[in-house]
Amino acid sequence: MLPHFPAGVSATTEMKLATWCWLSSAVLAAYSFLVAANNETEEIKDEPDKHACPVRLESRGKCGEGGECPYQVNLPPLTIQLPKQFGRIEEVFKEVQNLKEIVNNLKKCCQDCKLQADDNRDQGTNGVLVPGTGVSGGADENKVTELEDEVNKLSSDLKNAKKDIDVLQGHLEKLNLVNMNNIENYVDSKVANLTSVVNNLDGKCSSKCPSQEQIRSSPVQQLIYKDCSEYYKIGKRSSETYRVTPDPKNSSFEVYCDMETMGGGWTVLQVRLDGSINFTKTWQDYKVGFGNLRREFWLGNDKIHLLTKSKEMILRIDLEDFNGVKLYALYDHFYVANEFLKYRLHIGNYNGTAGDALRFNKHHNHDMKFFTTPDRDNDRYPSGNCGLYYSSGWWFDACLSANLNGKYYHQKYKGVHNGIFWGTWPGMNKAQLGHYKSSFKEAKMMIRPKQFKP
Ligand SMILES: *[C@@H]1O[C@H](CO)[C@@H](O)[C@H](O)[C@H]1NC(C)=O
Ligand SMILES: *[C@@H]1O[C@H](CO)[C@@H](O)[C@H](O)[C@H]1NC(C)=O
Ligand SMILES: *[C@@H]1O[C@H](CO)[C@@H](O)[C@H](O)[C@H]1NC(C)=O
Ligand SMILES: *[C@@H]1O[C@H](CO)[C@@H](O)[C@H](O)[C@H]1NC(C)=O
Ligand SMILES: *[C@@H]1O[C@H](CO)[C@@H](O)[C@H](O)[C@H]1NC(C)=O
Ligand SMILES: [Ca+2]
Repeated sequence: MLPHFPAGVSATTEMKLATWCWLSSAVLAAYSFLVAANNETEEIKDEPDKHACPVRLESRGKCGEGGECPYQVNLPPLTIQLPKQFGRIEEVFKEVQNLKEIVNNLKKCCQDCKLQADDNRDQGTNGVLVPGTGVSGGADENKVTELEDEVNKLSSDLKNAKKDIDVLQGHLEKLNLVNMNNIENYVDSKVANLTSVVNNLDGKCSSKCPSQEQIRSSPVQQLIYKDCSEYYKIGKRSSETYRVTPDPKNSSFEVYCDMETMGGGWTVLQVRLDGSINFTKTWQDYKVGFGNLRREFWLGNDKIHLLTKSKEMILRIDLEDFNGVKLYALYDHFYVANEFLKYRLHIGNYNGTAGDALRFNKHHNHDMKFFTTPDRDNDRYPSGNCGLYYSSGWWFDACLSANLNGKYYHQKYKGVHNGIFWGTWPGMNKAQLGHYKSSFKEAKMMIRPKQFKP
């Protein structure tokens, strides 16, 4: 029934590990490169020839019979701008090295002095002339105290130097900690940027480059697509399932793309259309998603989080009742926080025809509410679990003015108001007169980048 999800889970873990290893080594590589080239400018640049095709796929050698051709991918040169503080690490590091050298010299000097002083004292008591010095007995006494003074001075210098080193070492450690975090984030964002640059260049290549045939026949077209709008941009026009990677560091997964509604490019988060899937599910189910992407499903809160994190998204909700009335609601911002923040909902301004049921009034407002499921009560209703009562996982307040994950009723129903619900639907009150609650034939939630222009 749901072939996508169990397969996706183990793939996710492997992916995470692999990505992490790769990332760590990238950061390390960036770091060691800097250490090696510390007196270069901070920016490492290598401008490509503006007219050359930036992405090139070359066949190397002959193709084996039936086997795959080995291809070589030339990516555009990398430009990494490192944070200013990085220079500071180097400075401090050098200072510490210098101080260490000074201390070593002082130490050696000190030992020499001591040895010499001891020598002198021994020889002094024996009353023997030291060859080469040409000084005897009484004069030696002066020489010894002189040397002792020097030794004392040197050892106090040594102590001071040691203190300085400790202080500097402390600085260095602090800088290291701060900077390694910064640098990691920094490299992350650069990698993300680079990926999108490569994607764009790929689009250009296929239309302008001389080696067009080669590229067209190549097995690699584009590295990643973050959401359905990016498939739309490269000319995909059929509503289908596609694989997306909203976060290059994280896993990729299948989504259903609506390429028709209002210009297309929509990544679908939820569909209700026949009641074939039971939406009374656990926290874990809502976390990873359930159902069938081509029929009814909940994409999964983790995936929704990643999608809404990667770009600023708008939300569109489409509803149809059993009288064939079709209305929609549009929110000009939509974000779902991560699991640690209980998938808190953030919605922007409303526009549309179905009414703003997500932000109905002061006491019924789903904006900024946590996700609640029958087994996880994060709602604002103190004496019970709204998710349990209304058979749904949703961003419950105390409790609801909208609930698109309620039970699927094939007609009007009586009893607990636990069906698919949109509180601003026209005639909602009339239906309730006979103690009947109206239900919906279809519901759909989908998102698209705010910047997208069909
Ligand atoms: C480091 O800088 C010095 C002085 O600016 C320069 O003479 C030297 O060639 C540089 N070393 C490297 C490896 O670039
Ligand atoms: C990505 O890099 C390009 C070129 O350096 C820059 O113009 C663009 O603003 C960057 N985008 C992001 C999201 O950092
Ligand atoms: C849906 O699942 C819930 C929880 O497992 C169960 O209590 C309920 O009976 C199911 N509903 C239907 C219509 O199968
Ligand atoms: C991938 O995304 C999930 C869901 O937000 C998150 O729990 C996980 O930590 C992410 N993994 C990485 C490597 O960022
Ligand atoms: C909202 O709806 C109004 C009225 O139909 C329309 O003029 C406006 O452009 C819409 N705004 C957005 C952001 O879609
Ligand atoms: Ca509660």
